[in-house]
Amino acid sequence: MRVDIITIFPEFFGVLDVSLLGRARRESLLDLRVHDLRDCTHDRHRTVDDTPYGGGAGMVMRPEPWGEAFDALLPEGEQHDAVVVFPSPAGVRFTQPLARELAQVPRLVFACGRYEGIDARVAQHIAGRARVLEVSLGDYVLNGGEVASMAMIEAIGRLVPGVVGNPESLVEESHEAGLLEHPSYTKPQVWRGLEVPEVLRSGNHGAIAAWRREQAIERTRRVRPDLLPPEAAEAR
Ligand code: 6GU
Repeated sequence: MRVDIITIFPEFFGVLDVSLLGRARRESLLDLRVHDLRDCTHDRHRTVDDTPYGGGAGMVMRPEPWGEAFDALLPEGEQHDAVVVFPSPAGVRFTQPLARELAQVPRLVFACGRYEGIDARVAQHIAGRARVLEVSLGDYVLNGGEVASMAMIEAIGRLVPGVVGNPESLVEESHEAGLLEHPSYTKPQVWRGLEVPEVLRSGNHGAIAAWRREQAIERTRRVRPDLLPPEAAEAR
């Protein structure tokens, strides 16, 4: 999978060399390329923003540098098999199903806006060349799309075949079954007076599976009842 990131803060993305994604990059499972939007400016101050039409607080990113950046990545005149993601608190919610869907796409472009956003014509314009998605991590505000992009790239990247060594570890986690994950334990059997639940040491795989499912449902009901179908969430 190829992932392009357009940003005015390329240094944010240094962390993509670390850990699982770093290894995936070195093994060419993920081709991650970071582009400095300011390289697409032509004035002495490398200006990327301006005041909003209609007034109001803050600055808006001007369309011209974005146009040039996209021309280089997704040339005009063809339809690209790519998804362009605009991280934005005004976007659709990023979820595990969306991560799974985006892990199937051969090419992703993350357009990291800052300030009060990017001139709305940019997304409209690029929609003629690729699929465009405005995506939000949740109901809170970050200063820009960089941290949000990194979260999405990690969630998507780990679903690309080969990135996570043991694919079975992808199946049993929170959100994959629409439930939160059951609690996990390792040795020692007793730690500071706290004992590992007996059933997990029983060797009875049926009983263990049933216990884990019960725990997952109970935890989901307690902290995320919104994930359960209405009839299962009754005991809020
Ligand atoms: Cl994707 N971007 C920004 N700037 N803030 C956010 C977000 C994204 N998701 C939640 N808050």
